[in-house]
Amino acid sequence: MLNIALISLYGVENNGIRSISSFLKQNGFNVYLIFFKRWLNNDMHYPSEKEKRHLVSLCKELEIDLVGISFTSPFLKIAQDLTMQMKSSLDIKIAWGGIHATVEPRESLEYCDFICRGEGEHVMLDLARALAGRWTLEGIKNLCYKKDDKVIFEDLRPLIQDLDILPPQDYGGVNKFFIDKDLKNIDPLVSAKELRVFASRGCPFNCSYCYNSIYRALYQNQRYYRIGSVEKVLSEIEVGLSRFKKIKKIKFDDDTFIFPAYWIDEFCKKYRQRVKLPFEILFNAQCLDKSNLKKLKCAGLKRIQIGIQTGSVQESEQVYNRKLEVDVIKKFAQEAKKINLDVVYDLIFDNPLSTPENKKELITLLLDLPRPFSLFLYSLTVFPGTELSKIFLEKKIITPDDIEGRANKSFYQFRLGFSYPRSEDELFAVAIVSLISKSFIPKNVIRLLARSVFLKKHLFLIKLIAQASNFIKLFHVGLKMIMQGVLSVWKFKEYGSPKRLLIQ
Ligand code: B12
Ligand code: SF4
Repeated sequence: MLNIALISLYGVENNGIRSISSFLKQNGFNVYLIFFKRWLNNDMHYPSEKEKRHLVSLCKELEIDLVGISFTSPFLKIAQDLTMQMKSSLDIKIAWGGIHATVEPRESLEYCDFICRGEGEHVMLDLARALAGRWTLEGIKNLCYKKDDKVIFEDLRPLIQDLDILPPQDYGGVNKFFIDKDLKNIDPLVSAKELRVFASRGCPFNCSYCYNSIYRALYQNQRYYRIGSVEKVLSEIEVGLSRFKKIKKIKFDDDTFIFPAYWIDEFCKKYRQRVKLPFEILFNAQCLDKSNLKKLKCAGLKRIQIGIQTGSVQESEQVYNRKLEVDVIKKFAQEAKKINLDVVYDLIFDNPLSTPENKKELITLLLDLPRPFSLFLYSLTVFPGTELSKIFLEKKIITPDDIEGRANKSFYQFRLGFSYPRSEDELFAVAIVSLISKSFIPKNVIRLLARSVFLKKHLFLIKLIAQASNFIKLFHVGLKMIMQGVLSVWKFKEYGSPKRLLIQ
């Protein structure tokens, strides 16, 4: 019997490998899931020698034959390092999968034996069957490997159109290990207060900085945005809740939760009866349907996260390839307020092409939105293969060494914190924007501060005001989370020490 280990680098949710694991188990294979360290905003560190030794000795002890590693671009060097260590001390085959391996298969094959492009369930099953001696490698779609020093790219298989064929995620049980300083035989989600799930794959939009721009290009002429049945997502949640007893809320991580009316109707009815927990979604304001929003609210929707990214139509359309209609955002904000939803707006900073005028437009837009709301501020990061990376390379704004994989900026600045260095202009805008989400500061005061030449010259002052108000807001958010029973030790750590507090 072939023993398979699927390793997730710095991601304890990793729905991708949990799905592959269930699929392999359903087809009779013996699978272990190893969660190697976890994601902490702006505070990532390379693994220690002890952690690496744990991984190698665990694979040895479990007599693993095939390893599959799942990682995103910032973790490339760690994937390379772990792969080399495992290969030097164990007789195993190693496959890489996920977005980075899909984008950079040739470079990846310098380290591992196989690359799986795109969705991994079927390719991993075929690969396992081949290594178990039942099939040959030739013709396994989505697979790349070297033969006589030549890189073989097998064809891409079509995307899984019927998501319901996939078994529920592999949650809990004895086949999970967590390495973070020490090695534990547990699923790290046992202590989670929040369960992250998906009802769809893909996204109907095509923003330049996002992985969707890559997949869309790979899968032309196919239905890219796919939605599973309500029954499928609910049964997956039920499996999760039966394994993880501390879950207090559900987060739908679907790129955008914009499903057809019949789906929303069925979902709202059944979710309320069967799950009964508050839930959160990511949404696109362009797709606002008031009656759907109300139904979702009645079913338990507590928080809705909306991508605005910028207040400038020009920046949005020309740099991010996103439609931005300021009136649409304002209308959404009014509707959300009417039904008392918690709203979070996503914004992107640190775009080298953003002008002072663009920043003013953002401040004006945010000041027009009804409070209260929260802000998730992200630092623009360039990932390989995206349209944005091509634009920036063409304009010589970056070099290939600045793209994640060769770089790892996400280790230090993913959600914005004040401790990361940025230009004076950018810092001023960040500080002003961060004040706008603090309902206890009157908007007129913020308008005055935004125009102050004195503060622009004495940046430390506005930074201090912004930091202090942010601290108050985070304290308040923390209290609310404690009261709702959703603050775990890990969530607390994710938000960081006082030195690297996230702006909210
Ligand atoms: C939820 C989410 C998170 C969550 C949880 C992350 C996690 N590890 O589970 C949080 C908020 C913590 C997070 C953090 C980060 N994320 Co994130 N995240 C996502 C999101 C929205 C969903 C991931 C997911 O579960 N997808 C659903 C599953 C089914 O798809 P999948 O992961 O792609 O897996 C399939 C295939 O890729 C393949 N596959 C995957 N692994 C393997 C391994 C093997 C061996 C094989 C054969 C196949 C295979 O098979 C899977 C099943 O078909 C994606 C975008 C997206 N929709 O995918 C971004 C995304 C993965 N995140 C991204 C990034 C960059 C990050 C961060 C670095 C933060 C940042 N700066 O943006 C961190 C890093 C976290 C980490 N450890 O990798 C990028 C990755 C881009 C890149 N080139 O690296 C994505 C693609 C979004 C984007 N910006 O375009 N993220
Ligand atoms: S809406 Fe979100 S998930 Fe969809 S393409 Fe844009 S950034 Fe990516």
